[in-house]
Amino acid sequence: MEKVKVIGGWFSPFVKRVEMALKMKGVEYEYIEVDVVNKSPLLLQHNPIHKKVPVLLHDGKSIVESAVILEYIDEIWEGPNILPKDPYERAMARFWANFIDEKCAPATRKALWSRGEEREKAVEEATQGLKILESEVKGKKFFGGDQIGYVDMVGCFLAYWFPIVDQVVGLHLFTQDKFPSLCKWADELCDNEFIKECLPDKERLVDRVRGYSQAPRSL
Ligand SMILES: N[C@@H](CCC(=O)N[C@@H](CS)C(=O)NCC(=O)O)C(=O)O
Repeated sequence: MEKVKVIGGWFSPFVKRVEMALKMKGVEYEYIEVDVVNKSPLLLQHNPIHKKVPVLLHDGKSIVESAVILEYIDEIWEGPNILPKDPYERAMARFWANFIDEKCAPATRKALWSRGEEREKAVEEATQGLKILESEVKGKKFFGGDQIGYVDMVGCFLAYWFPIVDQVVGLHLFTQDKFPSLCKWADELCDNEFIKECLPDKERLVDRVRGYSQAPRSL
């Protein structure tokens, strides 16, 4: 029988993307929790370049970088598609996932953790990015339509982690009145059975975020 393992950290949205994809495909896997600060030999062995979680181990081979892992999972295992089959739709899904990772996520993180003038600029940038996503998801259940897919998994940070941190640090950027369609999407996503199984416990996350408020760094 094939062996599938995920090396992760319980709080990491990047790790959860991978677990979401495996659950969606119905793949059994072993989860190995590691300390991402005091990096374990296992992590260093399997991700010597970035030294980050997640790592997917498939029959002893390691695959790293969550977006790359999602594509790998989609290609290896049968089951619901993560990426659309149509080449144009596929390209669009990659475009939006990249927009989330390269534009929205860095801006929202900066807005959450910076102060003063730097925060003002970051809030403006994050708001612009979220507005673009708001219009992209408007009128749809998920980014790709009625089924959860690649963009939703990549965007899970915005659906669950971001609103929690937003409340804890008192920024109140991600609200129903500002982003009704994104909030609806976030509720729909987090309410899904297999997604729910992957989300970290809210109280535990809040405690970790409170710790971060003293010594900010990314989640
Ligand atoms: N681009 C990577 C990002 C992964 C990442 O940032 N993981 C964090 C945990 S959320 C980590 O391992 N951080 C350890 C470090 O930065 O040293 C991916 O998509 O997999």
